[in-house]
Amino acid sequence: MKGQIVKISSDLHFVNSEDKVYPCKCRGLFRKEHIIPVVGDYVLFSSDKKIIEEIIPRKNLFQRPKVSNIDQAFLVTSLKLPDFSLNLLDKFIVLMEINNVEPIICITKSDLVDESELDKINDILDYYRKLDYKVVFNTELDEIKKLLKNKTSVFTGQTGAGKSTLLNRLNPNWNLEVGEVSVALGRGRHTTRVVELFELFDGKVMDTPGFSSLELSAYSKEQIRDAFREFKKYPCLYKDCMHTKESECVVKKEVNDNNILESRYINYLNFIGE
Ligand SMILES: Nc1nc2c(ncn2[C@@H]2O[C@H](COP(=O)(O)OP(=O)(O)O)[C@@H](O)[C@H]2O)c(=O)[nH]1
Ligand SMILES: [Mg+2]
Ligand SMILES: [Zn+2]
Repeated sequence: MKGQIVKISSDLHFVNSEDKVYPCKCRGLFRKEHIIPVVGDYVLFSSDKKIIEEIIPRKNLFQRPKVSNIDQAFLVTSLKLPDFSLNLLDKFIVLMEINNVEPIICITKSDLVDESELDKINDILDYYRKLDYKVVFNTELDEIKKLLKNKTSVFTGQTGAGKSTLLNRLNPNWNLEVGEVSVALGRGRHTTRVVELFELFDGKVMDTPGFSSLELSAYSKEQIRDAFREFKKYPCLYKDCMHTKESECVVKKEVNDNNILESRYINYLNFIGE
């Protein structure tokens, strides 16, 4: 049978398959071959013997928290407290693009900015919408519920952005602590907390506070370049152009002509310089 690991507790792997959960152990071979299953893994298993036979190749794998096969990430981004940061937003988008996770921009605290500021921000968000990124506000619960359907999702973003608040609104049973600092980093009193995938509105959601804004230094400049969707819309004359110093670079021209958002280009230069 095929299933997905939703929780791991010492040597028990809880495999969800067709709305049932089977506590399974791994084939002995796994240890010998250093195969380590993680939450999110799709597996082939025997429901009688309760043994995981095989891990289906992963779409992606994260280390902190250790999870795999994430389909989409809600990038929870506040407009105030903490301030709206396009640098951080672009950084999260790059991370998700490189890891084959669909980014969904989720705006919070729009109630804390005035009308004219919100207009300006909406103009910027329109640029992202045109790149085919979905944008939702944390007040649009029905829209968010629809997006969760049939997907494995994670909510991530800066501390204080409103992740726990939103998750509690989506599922009041969770009762995640609001206003808590740095729970995602595996330090402090939450170190032992297990990662678990929960069914929510026909999808699966991780009940952890998500990934921290990891450094991009683990990735190559080419990977970072290719994570900027708009650069592909304007193919450069130079095949392997990094869009930095080349004098006839098409991307640079589009930045000058305001077809590429300047902050995106500046963040790109910043990320490849890191
Ligand atoms: N005004 C306002 N406050 C919010 C909103 N969302 C969350 N908060 C507050 O922001 C603070 C941090 O929220 P929390 O959910 O703990 O953020 P997390 O660190 O991302 O999990 C809390 O005091 C929340 O009540 C919002 O949309 N508007
Ligand atoms: Mg939180
Ligand atoms: Zn170029």
